Amino acid sequence: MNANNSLRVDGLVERALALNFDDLRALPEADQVRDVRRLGAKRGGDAVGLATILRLAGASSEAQYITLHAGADDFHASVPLSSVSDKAVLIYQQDGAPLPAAAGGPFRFFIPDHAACRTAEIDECANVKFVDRIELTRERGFDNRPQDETEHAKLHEPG
Ligand SMILES: Nc1nc2c(c(=O)[nH]1)N[C@H]1C(S)=C(S)[C@@H](COP(=O)(O)O)O[C@H]1N2
Ligand SMILES: [Mo]
Repeated sequence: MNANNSLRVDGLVERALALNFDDLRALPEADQVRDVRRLGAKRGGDAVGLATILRLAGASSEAQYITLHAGADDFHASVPLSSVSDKAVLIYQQDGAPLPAAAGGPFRFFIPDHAACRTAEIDECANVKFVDRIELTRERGFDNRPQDETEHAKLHEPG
């Protein structure tokens, strides 16, 4: 996580962005997704649509992949942009305050109709917590989601 808790958006965009809690909170109601439990999230909170972020950054039509980077625990997932661009959201607040780390904050990527872990490209594992950078690329980006069940189970061990 970077020091000022901002989310960088870069790669194939017209404008690289550094968004913080206040920036997201100030977006118009039309860009807000209130109560992500309605989308199937386990915990409550508010989000902005990924489509909004792509619009703000001026995503290039050449971008084919979106990579969610979490520097905090070095976890990364890269998925085809077209499969998430109109439905994924970025959760950023809970009860009017920044999303706590316990819920994957300050920024958590969430795909509403994700598949079960490791059953598809767009699976629950791609709901990256502690996202500090969203990168758009032509080719698939870095992805270190667990490859097998042993590796996957380790991620779910407490501590
Ligand atoms: N930064 C980060 N994000 C992550 C993970 C992780 O280890 N680090 N685990 C992933 C996996 S494998 C799953 S199944 C979900 C679990 O989300 P939950 O902790 O909200 O249940 O988060 C995903 N996002
Ligand atoms: Mo997972």
